[in-house]
Amino acid sequence: MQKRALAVHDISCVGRCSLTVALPILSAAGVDTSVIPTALLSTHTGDFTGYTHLDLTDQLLPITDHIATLGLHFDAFYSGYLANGAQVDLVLKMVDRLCDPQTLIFVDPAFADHGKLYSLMDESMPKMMRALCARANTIVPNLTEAAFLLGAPYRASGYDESYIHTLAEGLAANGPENVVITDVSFTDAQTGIAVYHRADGSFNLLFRPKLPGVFHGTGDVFASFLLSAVLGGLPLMSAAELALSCTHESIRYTLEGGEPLRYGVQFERTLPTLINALAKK
Ligand code: PXL
Repeated sequence: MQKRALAVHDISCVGRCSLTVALPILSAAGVDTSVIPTALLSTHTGDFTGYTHLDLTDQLLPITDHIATLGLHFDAFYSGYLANGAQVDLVLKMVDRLCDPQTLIFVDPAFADHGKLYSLMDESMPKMMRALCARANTIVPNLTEAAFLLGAPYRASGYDESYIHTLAEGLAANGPENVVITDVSFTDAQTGIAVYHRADGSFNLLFRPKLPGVFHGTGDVFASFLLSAVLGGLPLMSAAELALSCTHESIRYTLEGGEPLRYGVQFERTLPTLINALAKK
């Protein structure tokens, strides 16, 4: 049977992130991907000014309730950027109404980066998002979100493995079986991820050479590759390794092309890597 996912993120019309990233990556992996958009923006909020923002809160439950009448099974429920803290309660209702015990609940908290909340985020988001993370099987916070979710101090640099291990354990204690923290960097030369699996307490770090620049939407690119690889049947660590490679490769193509970084990264050229890896499995 073809795998089916439901992606719950905003649509940013320009600047690859959220649904314009999740849809093509999951589709490339052969996943039938339905969407429920949380907001409609003209661009992402990371490196643009003057963007429009339509909050779609009042559409979430009407869309959910109609989809629920269709009796579909979703293999994955994949949430990302939400328009405000209050949407978390609605997304929890969506999980209740659209998921079954076999659905993988995969949550990218997507509310902050580089030690700060995203521009439009309200202060309630970290606390609200904890409740959604508690329902998840797998969460994919970046380092900033991991710290905010735990109310722990954010450290931009000068931390070590034990700081990341403590964050991962703390997040897993709140509910999720798997915690994958992105944007982990112990030296200026490398950046990578930490993968924690609560059942056996395993904790692994994976790194790639750090490329120069601020890359918008790469959290969404990584999370979408990771979920695609998991739905494609790879075990979590192999999926994480593949997602990290695909993300690194997408950034490298973007730098080689000399493109303005605010439009996101060239994940399109990396889709064959994903497809080939899943075909070989
Ligand atoms: O990539 C995360 C993201 C998603 N959606 C919107 C954003 C951002 C990050 O800035 O602004 C609208």
